[in-house]
Amino acid sequence: MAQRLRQARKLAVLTGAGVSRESGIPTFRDAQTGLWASYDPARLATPQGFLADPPLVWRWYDMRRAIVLDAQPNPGHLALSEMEEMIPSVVIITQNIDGLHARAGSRDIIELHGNIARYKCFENEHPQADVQPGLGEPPRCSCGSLLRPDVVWFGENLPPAALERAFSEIRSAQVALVVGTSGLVQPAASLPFIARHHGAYLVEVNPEETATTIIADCFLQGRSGEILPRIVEAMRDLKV
Ligand code: BV8
Repeated sequence: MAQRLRQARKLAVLTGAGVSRESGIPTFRDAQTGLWASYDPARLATPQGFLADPPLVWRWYDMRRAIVLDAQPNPGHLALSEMEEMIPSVVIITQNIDGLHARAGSRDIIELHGNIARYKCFENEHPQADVQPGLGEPPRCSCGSLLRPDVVWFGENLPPAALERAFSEIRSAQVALVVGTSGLVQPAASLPFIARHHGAYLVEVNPEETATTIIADCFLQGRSGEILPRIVEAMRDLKV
């Protein structure tokens, strides 16, 4: 498998919340803790959830943003960045909204679900740069619409350019590496199948089997923070 990676011209990496778990960011399916235990993330992360109670959803993202801004890239993020030294083209297609791949040094990142550190207005998607933290409820855009996090909620389309590029990159990759995703959320979950359909060698890294495991050429069971650095080591040991 290390040989395949080392000889690939293009590696496409699909990451999910599991990659950031070892940076202390709970995955979407981790039980909500404390104050948020009684809220269903799949309900809060929707336009309807936001309109039903803007201050509640605003505070939920404020809490999650504080965790993200406090988090550091872990050895899994760093290993993906190091692969760029040995493979001509590495594109990170992430479902995560935490920005940790960029902070780890990866240079070609497609954020399928947006980024929690960015804001836009609900009605017109006007970007909004600096928003005061700890407001307790969403401020308004100059157009009068409520501000919201610049993330993709359930029931919302993914940014068309990002999705189109993700499809194109995954179709032309020789190796697809799927890390830390349960493979339940569409359309991101279709990417590994598209990779396989176009002849990519499919590697999955996850402590548990997922919907993708059945089509993986190589399933490495374990934590990404432990396995990805070992893959990089194995690649470095290869004489190519
Ligand atoms: C869309 C941003 C077209 C927000 C997220 C009914 C009505 C409306 C829509 C639908 C519907 N039925 C289906 C849909 C489509 C829906 C969907 O797929 N629903 C699923 C749940 C059935 N998708 C959408 O709505 C998408 N848009 O389809 O538009 C459309 C338009 C209108 C109507 C219909 C369709 C938008 C999806 C994007 C949602 N936004 N995030 C926010 O974060 O607040 S998704 C969110 O959940 C996360 O971003 C993440 O992507 C996802 C969770 O997935 P994972 O990343 O895989 O995380 P998960 O917790 O599931 O798994 C973690 C994995 O890590 C596990 O496998 C675990 O074993 C592993 N792990 C744990 N520790 C480690 C590890 N791995 C490695 N190392 C470790 N240490």
